[in-house]
Amino acid sequence: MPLFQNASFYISAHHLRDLPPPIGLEVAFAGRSNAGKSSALNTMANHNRLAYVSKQPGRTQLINFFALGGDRFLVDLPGYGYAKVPAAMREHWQSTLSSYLSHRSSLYGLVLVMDCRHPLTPLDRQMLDWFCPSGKPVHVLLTKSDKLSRNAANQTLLAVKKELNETWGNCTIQLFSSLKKQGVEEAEKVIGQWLYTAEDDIPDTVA
Ligand SMILES: Nc1nc2c(ncn2[C@@H]2O[C@H](COP(=O)(O)OP(=O)(O)OP(=O)(O)O)[C@@H](O)[C@H]2O)c(=O)[nH]1
Ligand SMILES: [Mg+2]
Repeated sequence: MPLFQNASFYISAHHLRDLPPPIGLEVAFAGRSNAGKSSALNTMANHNRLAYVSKQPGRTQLINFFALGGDRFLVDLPGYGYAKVPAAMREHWQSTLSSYLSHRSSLYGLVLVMDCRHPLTPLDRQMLDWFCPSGKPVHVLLTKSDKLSRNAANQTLLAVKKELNETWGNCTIQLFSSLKKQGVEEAEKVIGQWLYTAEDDIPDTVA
């Protein structure tokens, strides 16, 4: 049974003060607006409408928590880099996000979602610059891999992997497609290890 099959909506936070207490462990999905974060989350949870997906960028405007049971959570973050967001809102989000990412004690690691056709944008790099000094792991999903030929997707994978290793370290990376449901097991394995291996309560699904 997929590890995240029983994910259910838990809470939305607009301000840091609305966040649930940092109990247990969580993994956050970050990335550029429209990169496919909410879709990746839905695909992993095998649930079409858990997180809100839209063709219009900037749709996820709250920090949305999904409970996996046993005080484990997946967190869908608002995307960055959407030019049409009003400046005041962008500033609110920048400070909320950077504070969440740098100070949240229950945040185990970050899934950084990038459209495989536009990897490592300046804001993705800024995100890595901010987060990696924390020493926490980052797993990059190069998503929408169905939009590239297998060859082109693999070339992108190798090039981005090389740059991650050279510049930031402590990052893993894979191809992913929500449309074709490709890469789901690989991503589950990484996130499952993050959330469960340190503890005794390893579910049967994590070997
Ligand atoms: N072809 C293809 N389209 C995808 C894939 N993943 C997401 N999309 C499409 O990309 C668009 C944006 O997807 P979302 O999952 O809402 O993106 P997001 O990163 O959550 O966006 P924000 O919430 O605005 O930050 C939607 O039209 C999705 O259907 C994929 O793997 N393949
Ligand atoms: Mg979203």
